[in-house]
Amino acid sequence: MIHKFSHLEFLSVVVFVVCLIFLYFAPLALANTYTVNDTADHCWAVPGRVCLRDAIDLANNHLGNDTIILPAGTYILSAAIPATGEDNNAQGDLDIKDINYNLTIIGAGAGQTIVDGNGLDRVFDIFSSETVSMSGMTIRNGKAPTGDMGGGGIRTSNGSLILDKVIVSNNRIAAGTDANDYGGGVGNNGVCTIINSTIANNQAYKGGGVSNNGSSIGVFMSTISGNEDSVAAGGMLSISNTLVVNSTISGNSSTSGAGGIYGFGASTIISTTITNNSSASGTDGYCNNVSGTLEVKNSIIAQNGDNNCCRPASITSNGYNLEDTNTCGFTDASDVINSDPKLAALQNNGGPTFTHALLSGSPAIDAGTSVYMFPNDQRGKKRPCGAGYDIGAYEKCSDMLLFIPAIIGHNKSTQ
Ligand SMILES: [Ca+2]
Ligand SMILES: [Ca+2]
Ligand SMILES: [Ca+2]
Ligand SMILES: [Ca+2]
Repeated sequence: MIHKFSHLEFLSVVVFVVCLIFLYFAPLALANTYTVNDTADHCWAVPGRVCLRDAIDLANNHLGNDTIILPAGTYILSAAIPATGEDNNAQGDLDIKDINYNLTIIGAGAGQTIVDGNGLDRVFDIFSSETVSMSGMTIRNGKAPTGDMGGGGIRTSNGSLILDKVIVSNNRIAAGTDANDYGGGVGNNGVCTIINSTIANNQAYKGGGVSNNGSSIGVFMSTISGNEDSVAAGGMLSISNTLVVNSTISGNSSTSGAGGIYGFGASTIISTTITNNSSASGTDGYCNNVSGTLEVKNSIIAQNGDNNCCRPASITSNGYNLEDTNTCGFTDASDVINSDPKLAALQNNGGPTFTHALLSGSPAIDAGTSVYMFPNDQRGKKRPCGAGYDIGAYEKCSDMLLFIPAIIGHNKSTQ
């Protein structure tokens, strides 16, 4: 006997299917996209125009995930703040305040989309407990007031911040000695991930480039360079879990702290180059606080003033590290100590960030490990090149590529 749907059963099936469709599309319906079409700070009174501050207002007021498209252009903050700072996105820094939902801001590229703090205030102030992602933009010329909990370019709350192909440069905290003047470029208080990005020429009392006072920080295929601080770390200060991979820490300086990185938590450094950092009266390269742990693998720590490392807590070498003196405690048989790495100047060698190329004859060439290594160097070039993996953030290929056609040409000409 063939069962036939009753009218009531048919209606139930329709309602069920409609509910399924609604549930499937509901998350999509909750996400809004706003495209900025005016470079002014705000354009509240102009119909049809969306400025960056307006787009953040829309995202803040929409209780759901949002995406802001920020086309090429220079967006200069101009809504001046009172001396005490402001947290409702009306003036000064751009306050991201939808605490329970994600926000994604997509620029046209770090050379095309520029958000400029104009020396008024920090640039972005993030209160979200969820994830804020920024890509393809430069964030520059922020200046957080002293005593306002840090973050000259970006300050975060307890959520996640992801920077991808972003340049954070020339941001600072106004001159002061407040204990919380942390993070000239980025002041992280949650989980921070920096990928393919540059943190350069920022300044703070504590942590010139980056300060991690949150639960973790990860730096991947990125360069932290030319940042300055007074008492903690020129490049990066981190109190908790820290992972630095395929990255360059170069040319940072501190008055009395560590020039490069000061670590207070559990830190791991892999395939990274730490060089040319300096401190007037502290450690020049990496300082591992007595409360910290540091494991280093396949990395160069060299030519940082007169002491590459300080280690109130011992540093663990996981092998294949290179130092030009012998202050880091690299005692694995595969480590290379008291050896000049022969680094070229920090410059554009391809990829989104500056790197230190290896000069011919560098002891880092082909001296690295292939065990649990990443398939690319900081620039995104495939590893290994030549006879093996190189130590540090840069894999040298060019000599070999020049030689092959020369050898082929030589063989042909002699046949
Ligand atoms: Ca929202
Ligand atoms: Ca604020
Ligand atoms: Ca503000
Ligand atoms: Ca190699």
